[in-house]
Amino acid sequence: MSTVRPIPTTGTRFTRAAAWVVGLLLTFAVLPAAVHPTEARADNPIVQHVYTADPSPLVHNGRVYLYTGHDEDGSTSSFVMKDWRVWSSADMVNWTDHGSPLSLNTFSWAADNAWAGQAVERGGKFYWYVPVTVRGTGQFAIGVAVADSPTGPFRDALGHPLVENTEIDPTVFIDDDGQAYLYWGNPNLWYVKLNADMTSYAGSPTRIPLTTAGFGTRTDNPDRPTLYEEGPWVYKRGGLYYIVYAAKCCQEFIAYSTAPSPTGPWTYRGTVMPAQGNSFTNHPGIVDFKGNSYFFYHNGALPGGGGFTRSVAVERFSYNADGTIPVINMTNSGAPQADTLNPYVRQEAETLAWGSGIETEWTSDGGMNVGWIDNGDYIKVKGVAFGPGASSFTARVASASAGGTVELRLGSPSGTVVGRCGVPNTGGWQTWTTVTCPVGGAAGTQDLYLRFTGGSGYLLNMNWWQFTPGTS
Ligand code: FUB
Repeated sequence: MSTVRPIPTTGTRFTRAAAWVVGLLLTFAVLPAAVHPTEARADNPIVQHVYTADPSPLVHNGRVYLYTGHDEDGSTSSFVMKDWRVWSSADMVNWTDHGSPLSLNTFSWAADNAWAGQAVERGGKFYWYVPVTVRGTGQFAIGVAVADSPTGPFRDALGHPLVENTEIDPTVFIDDDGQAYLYWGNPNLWYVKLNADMTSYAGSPTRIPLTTAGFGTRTDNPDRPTLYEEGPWVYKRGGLYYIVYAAKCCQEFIAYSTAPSPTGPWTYRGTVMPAQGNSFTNHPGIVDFKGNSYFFYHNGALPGGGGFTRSVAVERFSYNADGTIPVINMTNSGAPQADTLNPYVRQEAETLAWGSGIETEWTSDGGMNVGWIDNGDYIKVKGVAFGPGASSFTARVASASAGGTVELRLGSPSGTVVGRCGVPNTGGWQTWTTVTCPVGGAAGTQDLYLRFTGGSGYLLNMNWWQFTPGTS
């Protein structure tokens, strides 16, 4: 299933290919700004147990849902992308893994290349627009999947592509008057007005003029005189329309343009994020959430990361008073926590700020569980509001081995132990039981570490956990 991104056929073959070689060299030449999952590290990139790419955030009912692509492990020379992933958070720091409710298999007509998409909500339904290559032709087209919940399951809304013109990276914007627009493209930039059903459109796709006034001047590629490359993200703020996009190639940076209407005319406004981060691509997504603005992007910062093994990260930012976007740099710390986490309601084990050594999977117990846990692995849950104190800890666990111990530590993986819960062999990795143990000394707002200890091999799986308030 390994593919390389096709080189556009419209007279750009040499320069685009050359740019890709530069991108590949960059992937291998730049020393990885490796994120080592130790206690000294903060919480960017936001997912550590799989590689993620091409972020698309959506705010819904007090949570931000993050739709991403998924780079398969170990790919070093081409994109290997077969499915998309969903994550969500109430605080921008602790992210819940909702698995993969959309894959190439969802579209019977799709062959390969689960590339950059965007999900939007309308009328209680969730529409996820994605580019894939089409079975038979091998050309890119844009499909649309629909679901009744932000986490899916998603189904093919049409049974065929929505738009098919060999170009990629759909983004959808719904204006205040209810008119929805689909934008996409590389090497061109297109838009079409979507009908209210969100799965059909009126008229024909329109090519947006890529002028240097609108999209900046590129000097190193005669076939692409403007900076626009791919990955558009369109939104409106204070009456001004913004299009943020990957610019130049390769290494891409993030640039933006603004316009007085959703169809232009666009004016180039400059850099949002410089070329950084050990990946020759980047991809923007912007939302407001709980009173702040957030910029999502991707880089190659995790161990093993690079141009084909990317990871989504987030930064908080503030618009300048005139509505311009400041230059945003990649950080290892990421966005500040927007809210505390309540330990006295059930929390999914796959809700975490940082995971070391763990993986996730679908569980017969409902939802997802954390698994593949070895001795010394841990989960960090940031900003846990214990208040006056907790008296006990309960977890839903399973084990087909000798089991292990869940150590509850504060502040770091080697921090103060406030409880220890033994997990027995339950008879299988999906044979679930509930264990409870006393807790002492957990008060105030703390970073909680669930650290797993035991013998060799996998120790246990965990589906969810919950503390009980009080003093033990
Ligand atoms: O992830 C595959 C492609 O790389 C996306 O479609 C582009 O936006 C770039 O990030």
